[in-house]
Amino acid sequence: MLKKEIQVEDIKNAIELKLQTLFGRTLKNASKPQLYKAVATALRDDIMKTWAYSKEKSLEENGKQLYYLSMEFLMGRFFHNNLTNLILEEKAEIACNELGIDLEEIREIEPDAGLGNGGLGRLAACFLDSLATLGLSGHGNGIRYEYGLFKQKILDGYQVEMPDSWLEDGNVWEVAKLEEPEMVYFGGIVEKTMENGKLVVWQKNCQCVKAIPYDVPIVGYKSDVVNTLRLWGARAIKPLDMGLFGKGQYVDALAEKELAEVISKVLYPEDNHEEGKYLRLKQQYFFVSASIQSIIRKFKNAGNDIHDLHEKAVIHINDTHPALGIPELMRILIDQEGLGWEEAWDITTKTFAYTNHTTLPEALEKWPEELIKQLLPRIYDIIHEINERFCRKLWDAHPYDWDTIGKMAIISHGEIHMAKLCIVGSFSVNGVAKLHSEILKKDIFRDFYKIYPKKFINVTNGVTHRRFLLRANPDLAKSITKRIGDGWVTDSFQLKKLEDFCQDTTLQEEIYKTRKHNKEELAKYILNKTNIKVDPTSIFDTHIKRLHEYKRQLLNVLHIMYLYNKLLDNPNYTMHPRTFVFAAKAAPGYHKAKLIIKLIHSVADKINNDSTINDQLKVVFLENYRVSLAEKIIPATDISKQISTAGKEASGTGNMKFMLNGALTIGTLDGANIEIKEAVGSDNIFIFGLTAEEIANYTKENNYNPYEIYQRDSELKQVLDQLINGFIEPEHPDVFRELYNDLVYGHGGCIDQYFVLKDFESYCYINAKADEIYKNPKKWWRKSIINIANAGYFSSDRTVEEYNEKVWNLKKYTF
Ligand code: 26Q
Repeated sequence: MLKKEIQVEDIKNAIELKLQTLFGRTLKNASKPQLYKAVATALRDDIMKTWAYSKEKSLEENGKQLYYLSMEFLMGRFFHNNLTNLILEEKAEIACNELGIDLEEIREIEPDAGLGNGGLGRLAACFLDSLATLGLSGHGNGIRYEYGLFKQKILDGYQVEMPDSWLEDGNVWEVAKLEEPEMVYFGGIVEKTMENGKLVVWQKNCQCVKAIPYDVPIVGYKSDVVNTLRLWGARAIKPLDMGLFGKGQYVDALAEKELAEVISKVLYPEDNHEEGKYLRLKQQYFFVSASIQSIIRKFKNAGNDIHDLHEKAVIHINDTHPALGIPELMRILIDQEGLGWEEAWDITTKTFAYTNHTTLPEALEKWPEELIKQLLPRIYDIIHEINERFCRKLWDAHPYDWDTIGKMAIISHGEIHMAKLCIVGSFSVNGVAKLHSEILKKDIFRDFYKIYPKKFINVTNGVTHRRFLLRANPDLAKSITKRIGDGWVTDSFQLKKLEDFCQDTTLQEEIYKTRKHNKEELAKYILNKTNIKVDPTSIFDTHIKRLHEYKRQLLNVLHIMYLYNKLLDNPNYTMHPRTFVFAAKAAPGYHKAKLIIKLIHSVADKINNDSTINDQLKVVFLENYRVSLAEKIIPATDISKQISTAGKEASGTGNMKFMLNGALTIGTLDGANIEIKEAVGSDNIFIFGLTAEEIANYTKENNYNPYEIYQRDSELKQVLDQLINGFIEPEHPDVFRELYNDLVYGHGGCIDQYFVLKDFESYCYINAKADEIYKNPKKWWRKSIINIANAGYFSSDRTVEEYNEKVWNLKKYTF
């Protein structure tokens, strides 16, 4: 494809033209949102051309395509990323400057596409960036939620949720394909007849919902491949039921329309927690059915034979949420394509691959049999048959072993176990970090591993280093490129060359200055948002992620209280001043997580307003954590907190983003922290706490006694007592009693489930060690450079390459 190189003048002309044609305005009288839209749509026009060629080429080649099915795509903002990937950043900057437009200011107008809760959704977004950059045809399929993850406000220290109406002002990055809907059917009854020896299945009296695709172009870095993120929106089949309308049942007619369209209304805000809600099940089937129908339509339009599906398409399911894709493909192959069961099952199990993202029992999806039977009768039939056949196979291998068969059955105790359905129906099952994949094999899926040893693999997560380093931390990126060239941008392993410079004091100083500058910028943001003044020369110690007990924000807070007590008790106690930064959303129904947010605020209030400690400690909670906020905080962070209870965090990906930016990690031997430690060496990371094995032993033996620790460790006791003696909240001394009780006495047979007290001492020790090393800049910045140099492995480019080798087998496109 011949593409004319874009010049600054072209950009200027395009922006002015957009202002006129879209808004009837000129530069002089355009509003800021109009300027944002004009610049963004000018850029979009350029993307659309490449997208068109990319699709044409892909059709011609008829090569294998990956479809990544996910309930969540946490994309963040598109504008800046697209500019970077198209190498138009500098030219756009000049063009805007010359037109008198403040590019940085208008970038901030774009709302985040917050169509995800956390790690799983952000991972999907990172994969899309890497797929397009590597020239692989991999497309996302998900839901176009009208409301993304709720906006978080803090009122009096408490989280309040507000709707995230991110589409209110339109979305310049999507193209609605109104003429390419798919129909999705719910409810009704199934009738089966035999005609000429063939099974004919009818679904009668169903509710039909129209799925409209909204396509978003995914631009790779310096790549001619533009992939598609296809998000499905629900529409009522008829805009209004005119029958009802005519009879004067105006309200009923409108209500029915609403009922259909509510499906794509809002993202469920639970992360790592299963909520067996009817509407959630509807969402799952809605987007999965629409996706699979459109995959097959495209496949057949290209003249392919249905028997070759697995050669031309691989469908990856992001956790179990899209698991209904397996019976849905079976339904289409059998009921619509007329295949027999065996044939259909063979194709299906060669087409699906499944990634597990969590071992927490409360996050493993199970659906009541009755619910699926009612809402998706034909899908229920098929799952039932899959289960029957699977159990028969088990019986042949283990006759009379009811225990094993009962444990492994997909349907048991009136529930359908989605992970089991995924394992049986996929050709590949993987965990997201070494430890996690081992836990899958040895623990939660061990029975399945025994019968399918080859299915189970590991693919350690990664993050796009272009968004999170090149773009989020441009000055650091420049320092790196100055030393080792820019090859690292597309070949992350080249970062390794930076290790030669780890002792180089000029580089060390340069990185220090960049960090300081980033901290100054963050300090301004903090002051503006919270009215708290923080010192950019203090250590910025950051704990940003979803609020969950296993992520142990509480351990961090108890340690802050411990430091505060030290400063109060001993005027000679010295430490480098530290600013603790938190940001986290709690699921709206997760009471304890919300209470921990309140505790962070109460402790922050107490400490930040105590002038006797000379600003040695500051505690900040930034509200409404989201991708664009992470991009501001991470480059300004010295210490990255990754302190989950070992064995609980499948991988973590924030840990990788910090490492890329040269922060040092204080972390447990959990998830990908273990591999980060292997990559940088134990001298360059601060590891503390129990191992996953030790935790598993305590749990198994039931011999962990936090009360004894509470009695023995007087400093810890002081901190815990302060939770309930009015020290923090004199007016309401009882607000945190629940947290105290859970740690010290427990409830429902569970005391300190997450081993906060047990890890407290080693956590304090490791923090003191980090403090000491920070005082020696040569040591600190050497470690920082070693972290950056070894972060190449944690790029999602590597992850995607690995999936491609082990699972997808896609061909790389070169134009
Ligand atoms: C399930 C059923 C009903 C409602 C909600 C859910 C649900 C929603 C989101 C269950 C789980 C999630 C999210 C899980 C998640 O984000 N897991 C994270 O995945 C990351 C990417 O692999 C890992 O790095 C994290 O360790 C893991 O916690």
